[in-house]
Amino acid sequence: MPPSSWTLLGITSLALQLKRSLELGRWEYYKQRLFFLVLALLMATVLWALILSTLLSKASRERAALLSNQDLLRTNASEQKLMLSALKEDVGTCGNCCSMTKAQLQTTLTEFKDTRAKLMEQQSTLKELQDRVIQDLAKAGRDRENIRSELFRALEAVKHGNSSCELCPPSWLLFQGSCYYFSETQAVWDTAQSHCAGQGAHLVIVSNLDEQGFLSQHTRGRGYWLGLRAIRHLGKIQGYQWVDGISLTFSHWNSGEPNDSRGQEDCIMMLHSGLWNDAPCANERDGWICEKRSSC
Ligand code: MMA
Ligand code: CA
Repeated sequence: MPPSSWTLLGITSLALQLKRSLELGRWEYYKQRLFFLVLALLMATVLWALILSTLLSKASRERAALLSNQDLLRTNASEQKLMLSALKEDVGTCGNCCSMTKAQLQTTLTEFKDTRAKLMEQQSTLKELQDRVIQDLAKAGRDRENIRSELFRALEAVKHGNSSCELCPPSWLLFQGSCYYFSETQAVWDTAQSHCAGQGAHLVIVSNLDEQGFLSQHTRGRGYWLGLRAIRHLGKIQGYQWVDGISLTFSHWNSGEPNDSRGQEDCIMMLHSGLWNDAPCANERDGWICEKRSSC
């Protein structure tokens, strides 16, 4: 029961006792009872004061604790705020740094691409140069051979008053310092080339219209392999090359040739008319013409 109820009860009981004492008219009894009642009232008041002070002190303690918690929370909040702004700054710095690195990488990549393109250009120029040097060297070699044999022949002619030595082996034909052999049998291109090599010769190289004219006079209605082949890369013909490595300059194609029929015609032959046709290297229908420099 709360202290206020106790007080109310005390006062009510006091009033009742007073009333009873007056009614009875007994003063002594009244005095004694009054004393006890005053005492009870006093005790109730003290008790009330004690309870109140306890409650008050408890409330003030809780208030102080709450206030200190509030301070703590405020401090924490400001610390968190500081940390957040530092983090934001870090994120900003990182973003800037990333975009700078990206731009640098982009520049490096572009430079790399440029350099690569330049290098590839230089490489192809070098390749062209190398091809040209190879061609020129082969041509120079051929010219040197021609000059040497011409010189030799001239010397011999001077020595003997006239040339008496056998210029070409039997059954070979002489034309402008070279000996030519027209085969009687037929073979595939590789075998034909081996036959010539076995005689110290090679499949014929037709250098000009004079030579072409000479050869076409001796076909006797047959076809012959020439020393000319296609250069094929990834299935596509890039050009034609003589067996001494020189690219084709002079040519005497039949009309519509070379047609690389069925994509298999890598070897060149002379038709009986003297005109040229590209044909499969594995054809066994054709004979061959060997050529070598005259030996004297
Ligand atoms: C045709 C013609 C040539 C080809 C041969 C292959 C007879 O000539 O197409 O170009 O090389 O056929 O046998
Ligand atoms: Ca052909």
